[in-house]
Amino acid sequence: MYWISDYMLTWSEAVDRCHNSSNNGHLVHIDNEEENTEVYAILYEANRGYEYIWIGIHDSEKEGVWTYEDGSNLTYVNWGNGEPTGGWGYEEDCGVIRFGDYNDITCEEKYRFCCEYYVVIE
Ligand SMILES: [Ca+2]
Ligand SMILES: [Ca+2]
Repeated sequence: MYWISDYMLTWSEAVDRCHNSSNNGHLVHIDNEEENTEVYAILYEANRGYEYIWIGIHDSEKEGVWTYEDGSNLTYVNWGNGEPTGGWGYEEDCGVIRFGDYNDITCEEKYRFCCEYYVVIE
């Protein structure tokens, strides 16, 4: 399941916030097109489809090599037109989703974020 914050944090604060929760979450990993559609639908429903929302991808370890926030390899990515730009004289190392497309932006900016949790149904 997904959870969208109603407050804004930097990307690394968002990583910690998702991870520190009791049910072992993480900043959302969008693994395929189907999940991308699902996450965008949820953001759209929440009236956040048009906003930058942090997702769990970054290239802060090595410029141009995008991974999930835990260092694992991406299985899917949906960059918007002309993205990732990398930055002009500054670093754009953290990923956001907007209108279902991704952009790389400066990690120190503050945006809302989407956590993903795995729920065990008994
Ligand atoms: Ca970058
Ligand atoms: Ca960018």
